[in-house]
Amino acid sequence: MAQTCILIGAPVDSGQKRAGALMGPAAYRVAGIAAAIEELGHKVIDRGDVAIAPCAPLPHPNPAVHHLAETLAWTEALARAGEAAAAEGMPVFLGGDHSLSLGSVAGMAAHAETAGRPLFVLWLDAHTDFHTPESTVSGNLHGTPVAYIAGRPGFAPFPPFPAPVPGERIAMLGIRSVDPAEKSALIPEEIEIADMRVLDERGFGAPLREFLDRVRAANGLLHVSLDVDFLDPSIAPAVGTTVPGGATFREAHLVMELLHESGLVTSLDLVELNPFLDERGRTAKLMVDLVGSLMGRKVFDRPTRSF
Ligand code: 5AB
Ligand code: MN
Ligand code: MN
Ligand code: MN
Repeated sequence: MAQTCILIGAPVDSGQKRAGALMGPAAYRVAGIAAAIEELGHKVIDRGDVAIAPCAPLPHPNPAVHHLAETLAWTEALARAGEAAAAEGMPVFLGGDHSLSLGSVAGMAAHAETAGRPLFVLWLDAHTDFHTPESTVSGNLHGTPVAYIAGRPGFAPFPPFPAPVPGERIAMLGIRSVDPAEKSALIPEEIEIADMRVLDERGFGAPLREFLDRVRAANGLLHVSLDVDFLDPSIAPAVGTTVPGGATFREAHLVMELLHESGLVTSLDLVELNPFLDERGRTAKLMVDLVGSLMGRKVFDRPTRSF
């Protein structure tokens, strides 16, 4: 089915300390993201980059937290831009570090409430990003969006998350690095975590299909958040937080192909690309290639059931 993709540039780098993530939106455009989507028969509207005004510093009781005011401003600006875009098509957020998902998913949650449909979130990442600003040790707020989305307390001065997403509507794939405070907070949650140990045994297809079946049964909206570090660093070096043992080229494409076949994805984040760390654009190109699979590029048209 032809879609209208709305590209929203989110040059956010306040959620971590390494310079370069703000070049992400430009790198995706240079790598041909619009053409890659259009050649599959979809329409693309590029809204350009969202911007924030200069911010006065905001203190936080946790002294590790940094760039709180900027991250708060991005959250509000991206939630607004995202909610408006969701009314017109499929928002695709071009990051920017993962703190942008504090805003992108807030916008999708507000949109889902208006639409009267439940929002589901698929988190493709090496990390669980389940810190609160109170629990983070690094102070990097790119490690917090899932906790915000799930409605954990401890996010002041961020606005309360609109319609928090219950754990049973969140799935994580690719997990292989979790901090102690995240682990203990995740234990009572219903979040489905397919960590690499599980994926080594079961493969990516079965757990993902199970989650997609639940989204379909609930007539849900599905937001996909793709962190570059979901991928193995050998194929995707342009990221600040490399963790060995990530998804291979084919595993990542299979995930995207299954998502396409499901027809369920309604919004997407592409996060954590740091073009300054890339090798001749290969990570940006791989991410664009994965978006192609998500939007319907395939070798053969084949039925969903394999032969
Ligand atoms: B990413 C870590 N848990 O809190 C922390 O890349 C890493 O968006 C967070 O997944 C990684 O700093 C955040 C050690
Ligand atoms: Mn992340
Ligand atoms: Mn990560
Ligand atoms: Mn990262």
